[in-house]
Amino acid sequence: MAEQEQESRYRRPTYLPYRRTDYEAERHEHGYHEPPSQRYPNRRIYGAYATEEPPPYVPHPYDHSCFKPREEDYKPPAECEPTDARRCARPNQRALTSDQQTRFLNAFTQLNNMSALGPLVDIHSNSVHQMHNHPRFLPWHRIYLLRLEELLQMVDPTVCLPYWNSSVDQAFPAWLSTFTPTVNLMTGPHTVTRNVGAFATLPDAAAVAALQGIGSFNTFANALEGIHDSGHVWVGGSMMSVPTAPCDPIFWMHHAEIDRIWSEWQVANPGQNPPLAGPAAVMDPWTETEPDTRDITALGYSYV
Ligand SMILES: [Cu+2]
Repeated sequence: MAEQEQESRYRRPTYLPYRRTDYEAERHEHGYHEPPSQRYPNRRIYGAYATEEPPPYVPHPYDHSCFKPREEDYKPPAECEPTDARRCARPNQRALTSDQQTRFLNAFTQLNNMSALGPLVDIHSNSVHQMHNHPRFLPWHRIYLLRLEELLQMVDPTVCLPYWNSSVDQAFPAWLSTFTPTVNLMTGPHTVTRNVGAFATLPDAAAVAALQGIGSFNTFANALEGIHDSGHVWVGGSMMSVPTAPCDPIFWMHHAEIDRIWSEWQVANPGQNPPLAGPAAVMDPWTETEPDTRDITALGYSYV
């Protein structure tokens, strides 16, 4: 019996048409190696940043974080905004004005045009980061979303990541439906496709509400990841495949919704955190640790 179960667990991904994971059974050794830099491919130009182990980033002390004019050139007020002043109230995509929609699409397009999006998408295709079917799922994607939001704000500081409340608004957002960018991935250019509703139904509000009654993190997160998976398949096309899903802007709004649901659950279940320790608690390829991901206010954003 136990052997049969082991066998079925081993073969499951190839023949079960639906998702059934067990976080405890799927733990594997976590080994992380810095991938060769996608952002700095030319060693002559970028020096050590192009190597597998770029030099560590050393933050400036606070009083050295801004350039300052000479005393005789100083004209008050000359202020340099501290970088941790970033605050985002993430909006419901349904509530965006047409100006906000345009700004989001412009910022997303510009990031793509300056080759900043492709490398971020490629991070998602490297399963060494163990960001799916694992207690890292929620904290890892929380940091991943922040990185896109930070990039968007470099182009347009008024843009915050919208969320798509798909259990209530069970239709593909109309303002995104003709936006199908082509993103340069390490495997080559990928043009976003969709096949809405063809292969799954979208979990409804009752299914999402039921999550809030779950008391343990792993059970909650596993159930939420299942609901998230169905959303990916419901959109279809690029969203069905892990390496291409983040090319579609709906990926980020779908994940913002998942992150929002987790943030609400966190408020109702204080102290229930992902059971992660050692290297598994580091949200590689970034340096944030699991405790850093617990408080969205400390991370500089909220949901409205
Ligand atoms: Cu993912």
